[in-house]
Amino acid sequence: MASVTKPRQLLLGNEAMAWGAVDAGVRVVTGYPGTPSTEALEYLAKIAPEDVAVQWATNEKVALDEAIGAALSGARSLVTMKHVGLNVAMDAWMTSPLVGVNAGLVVLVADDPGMHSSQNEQDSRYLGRFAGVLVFEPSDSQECYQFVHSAFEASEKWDSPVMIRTTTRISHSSSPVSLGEAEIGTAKGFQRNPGKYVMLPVYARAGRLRHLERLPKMVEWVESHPFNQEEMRSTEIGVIATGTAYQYVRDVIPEASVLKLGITNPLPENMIRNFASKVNRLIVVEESEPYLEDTIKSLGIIVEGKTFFPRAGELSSQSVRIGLQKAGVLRNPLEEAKYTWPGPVLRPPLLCPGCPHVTPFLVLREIGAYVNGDIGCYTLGASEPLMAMDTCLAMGSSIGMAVGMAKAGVRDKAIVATIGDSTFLHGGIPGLIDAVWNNADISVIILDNGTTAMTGGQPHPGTAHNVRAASVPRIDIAEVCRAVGVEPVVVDPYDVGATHRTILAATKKRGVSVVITNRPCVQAPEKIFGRTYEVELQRCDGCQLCMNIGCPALGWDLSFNDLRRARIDSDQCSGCTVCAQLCPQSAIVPIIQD
Ligand SMILES: Cc1ncc(C[n+]2csc(CCOP(=O)(O)OP(=O)(O)O)c2C)c(N)n1
Repeated sequence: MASVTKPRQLLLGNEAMAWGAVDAGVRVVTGYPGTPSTEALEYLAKIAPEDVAVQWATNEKVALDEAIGAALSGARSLVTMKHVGLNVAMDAWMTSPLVGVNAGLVVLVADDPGMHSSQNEQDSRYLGRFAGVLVFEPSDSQECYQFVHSAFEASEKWDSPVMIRTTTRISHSSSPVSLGEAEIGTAKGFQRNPGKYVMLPVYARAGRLRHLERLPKMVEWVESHPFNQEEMRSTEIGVIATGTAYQYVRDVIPEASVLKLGITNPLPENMIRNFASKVNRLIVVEESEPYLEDTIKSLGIIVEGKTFFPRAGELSSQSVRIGLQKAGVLRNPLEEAKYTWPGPVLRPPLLCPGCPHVTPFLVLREIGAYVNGDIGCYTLGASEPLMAMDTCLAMGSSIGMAVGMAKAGVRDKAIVATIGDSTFLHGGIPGLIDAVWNNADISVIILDNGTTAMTGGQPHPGTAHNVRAASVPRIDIAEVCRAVGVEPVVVDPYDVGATHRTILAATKKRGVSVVITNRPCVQAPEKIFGRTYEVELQRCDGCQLCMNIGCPALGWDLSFNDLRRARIDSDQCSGCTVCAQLCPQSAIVPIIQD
């Protein structure tokens, strides 16, 4: 053990967890990007020693498989993902506690209540309990650091993965962190143990029994664990809270006694009973589902909760205050409610100026296809003004849904799936194989912008570099399509006419056709064609055709009284030329630099 002390720092929850892993001597870190978990792995790539493997995986299932393989090889391992990622990894997740570990395995799952950037709201604690693993829930960055560090030890103690469950406010808020001593991690190596590591039914049955035997012992262990803490104040009201809800409760009703649970699976039943017996009224304040409330009720304890607090969306000091007022716990409600925070001005998400995803959706709307979308920046093809998407479900679902539509006999319009490059490699390939195998009449448009743009531009197997900016082999998406049996047509999405012709021709074909758009994400630093554009006001007749693109650089010039002319904000214009190509008056022209 080497001891290195670091100064107190202000860290995001995700950054603090990264330090927790580094200081616990983590050897292998894998994950798949997803808000609000992404920064944990990205930050680890910056701070972890070079000999620690830090890598993005193709998807969350692969990431978890890799971490389990590493943990069985005696290396402390961390996996990061967002809540829906755990659904993708579910198969391995449910069997991982039966296999156990040979060095600590920590699974960071970040939930997104309020769906800031997600297709649904899920409470991952249920999936922790479903698998029968310890679930740690930090309530600030200091705890993020400590809990991850301790989770590795707990994982080794219980021979089981440990889940760290955070929510957006914990992962994305900064608070001061005192970092402790760093352990130097080593990998013990792999020792054959088929009876434990091979899940043949004959061995899995024994694994299941081992798993069931340890569950009651884990309950005993959490009863006295310091992460669960009773804070006795007034006996009038006792609140049970975890994570971010704990902070709101302390803020809104500082006089209440609080049982703060840092471990939410299994629950410390005696501790809860004991706390309940000391207060006149017991209320659970928790974000998302009534997970604690229902479990506590099932222990025969009288408790209230979701009658007063919302189940959908994030909690806030305001909603906790209102809930406690409804419960009659906070007196003088008028006084309490005096200050209401107006909240930020809503700004709907938009595709960036010059985004290469725009033209395919313009074309699809124009030709009137049924469009099965997928998850990524291009999901905004569903919003105004493009309005060119009919379904969107989960990562990688677009191609399967298109096949389903075709097999259901939909014939009145062409059936299309649109999918990003990262999403195609994550979960789209099996759908394409299926489409070819089942001879579905669909067109797949792979929107290849060379990055995972939606989550901030992470590399993926189709980029030639990894998270540590090292050169790595690149998986060629066109070759993947060829291997599956489809010859893709590659098109430049900044060429409106060519994109139109190519997509139209693809939709006229029988069987599976694939079109790949090939322009990099516009967040790449340079201007696309090196020039920005302006509107010649004399020529613009205000037809609004350019407004159909939904480009944030395009607005109205109000200097003409008779008619509104288009105007381009040259600071935002990326020079993609799409609006210029569409303008019937040829009024959009490059700015001539003197
Ligand atoms: C199962 C799952 N994992 C991760 C995410 C987070 N996420 C949303 S879209 C996306 C990928 C976007 O990349 P790409 O498909 O290349 O499209 P782009 O945003 O670059 O247009 C990711 C990782 C998610 N929503 N669901």
